[in-house]
Amino acid sequence: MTQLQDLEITYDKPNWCPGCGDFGIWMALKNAIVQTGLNPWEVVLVSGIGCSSKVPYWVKTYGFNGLHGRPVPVAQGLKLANHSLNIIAIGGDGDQYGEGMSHIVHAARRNTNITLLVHDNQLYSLTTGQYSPTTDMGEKNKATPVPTIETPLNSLSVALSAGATFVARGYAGDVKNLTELIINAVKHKGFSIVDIMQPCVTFNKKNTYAWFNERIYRLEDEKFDFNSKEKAFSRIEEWPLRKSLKEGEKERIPIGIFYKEERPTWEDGIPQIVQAPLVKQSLENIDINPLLDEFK
Ligand SMILES: Cc1ncc(C[n+]2csc(CCOP(=O)(O)OP(=O)(O)O)c2C)c(N)n1
Ligand code: SF4
Repeated sequence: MTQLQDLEITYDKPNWCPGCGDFGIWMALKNAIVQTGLNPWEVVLVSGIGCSSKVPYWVKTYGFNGLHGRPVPVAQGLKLANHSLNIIAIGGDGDQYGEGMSHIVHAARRNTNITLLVHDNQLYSLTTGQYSPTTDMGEKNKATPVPTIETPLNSLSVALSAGATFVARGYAGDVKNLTELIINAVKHKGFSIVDIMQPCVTFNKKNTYAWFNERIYRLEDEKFDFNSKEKAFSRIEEWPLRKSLKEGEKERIPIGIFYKEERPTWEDGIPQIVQAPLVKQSLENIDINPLLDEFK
């Protein structure tokens, strides 16, 4: 049985800024691996580039730190090569909702059996805080001195429209709830996405823990029915905000599972891997000559 210490690496420590929301997500992820009963060698963490994408350095499972925006295609390739592994893709909102958004759409429609965790700090933080697809309208900072005029992207709405079969939001400041969400996402058979509100204490001076604590509510406290796509869309539309608030009004930010559905996965439809993962199949007795003959 895996214990938390089995996932600790001994030669390095996370270098995130003290108080960064990435610590809460890192903790929840490790808790979830332990509580799901997975062995470290049954898990692969695949990330892009960014503060968030350093997670695989500091969890002792298999890991792959790739290119900005590209964890999802790498995760899909890994799943194809060895679908007995649990593949968790990790990236920031810039990585996933900026450069990588189209990959989410296609993984969602295919229903590839992978989990995607997005550390959504509403900025490109590693590169000092440029605005990202989820930055609140009107925000400015040192790297973005002019207030952004762009409407934030509702990425969960896009993922749901594209066919994602598990859609959820968590909060780095609520590790217990986030652990539960990650467990559910990993156990789900199909494409699961968890958008995680992650305070960046260094560059995001607006969306702080205190700010989120005043606005976040849990869907499960309202006994929300996550089997209805219509209800899911309506709750997902509550945040990010795309309208002006009336005086004294505050945003309401739902966390929890918005939608869950069982549907055959991409891997289920690939006859070559039904019997056994590709990596476990013998290379003997494979004759590629008939294939090459086609090009003569
Ligand atoms: C293809 C490519 N484009 C841009 C960059 C530069 N870059 C590296 S990290 C980063 C920002 C990361 O922001 P985000 O993905 O939101 O993660 P965070 O640092 O906020 O966790 C950028 C723009 C890069 N490394 N590769
Ligand atoms: S810059 Fe922001 S996201 Fe990056 S480690 Fe520091 S607090 Fe975390």
